Amino acid sequence: MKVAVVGATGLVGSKMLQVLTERNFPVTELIPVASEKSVGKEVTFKGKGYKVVSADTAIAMKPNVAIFSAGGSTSLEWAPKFAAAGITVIDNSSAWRMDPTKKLVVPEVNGDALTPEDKIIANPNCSTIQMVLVLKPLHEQYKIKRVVVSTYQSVTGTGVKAVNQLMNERQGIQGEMAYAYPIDLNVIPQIDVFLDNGYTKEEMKMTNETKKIMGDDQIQVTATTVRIPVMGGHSEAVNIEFDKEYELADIRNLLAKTPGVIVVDNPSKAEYPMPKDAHDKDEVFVGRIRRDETQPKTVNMWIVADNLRKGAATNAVQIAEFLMAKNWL
Ligand code: 11C
Repeated sequence: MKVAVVGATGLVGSKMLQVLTERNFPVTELIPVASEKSVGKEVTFKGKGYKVVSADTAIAMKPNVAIFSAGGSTSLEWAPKFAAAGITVIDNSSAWRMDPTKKLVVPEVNGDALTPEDKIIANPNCSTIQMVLVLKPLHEQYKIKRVVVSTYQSVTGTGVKAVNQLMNERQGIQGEMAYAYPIDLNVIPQIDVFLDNGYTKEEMKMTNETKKIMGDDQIQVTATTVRIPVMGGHSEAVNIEFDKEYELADIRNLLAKTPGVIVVDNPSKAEYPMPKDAHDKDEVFVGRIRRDETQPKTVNMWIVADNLRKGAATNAVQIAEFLMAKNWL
């Protein structure tokens, strides 16, 4: 497979290269693509140096698949040009996610929605991916009515600039600010811009993307998304109301056998998922599973995943693996 990685020099782009290597994706030729100012620079993949090229050059090189992680405007401009050249695009930006003509895919949840005709496939937002992986088997079994989620999101979700802000603040260095406020020793209850309804774009992504991926507009999702001074992954406190009654043990068993999900839930030994443990793992970790004692048919849980892995790079590569297995690339 000839694989183009658009945005190869960014935080997610570098993670894509790592995940392609680790998962042994059969890359015969890597085509790293980045903005004009990075063209000619070299990225290392499997011990070999590859020169960064422009998007135009990449199209002419006819990759089988292009994985985009270069922001919404790059995707809006370039994904259709790659697709028109017959190249399948897996896009990690939010540009195409809610377009009714494009699929929004977490392979374990709705991979079966894909067809050979899908040439631009959207990769969901990181905080949505880790949540729907857990919601899907529960919805099938108990039918979810409503989800109330609060997130605790890693600075890596913002990118290199935010990681630098946190590290600089720790060392007392004045540097460029990714956020309007200090992030070290602080919590910022704003991720992305505010919308007219008082929610942030990140919060509405969780609402809207969940409905689309789960294929059920009736699921109500209300979110509060928060940035915290953490690196390893995003955490989520999730309250889920079902239509049907449940047994706690059944929920644990169901999640324990869900592919891609690992249950870490042992209060007597103070064992629960944490971002420092989820870091650099492909799985989604779930724990603190307990009955909501204030309301029937409702459960609380805590979901943690590395937002750069399952939340971005791993999910995108899994989509490519899915397409490859079908011989659609
Ligand atoms: C964050 N979830 O943690 C965001 C980053 O729509 O893909 C990913 C934004 C997106 O800041």
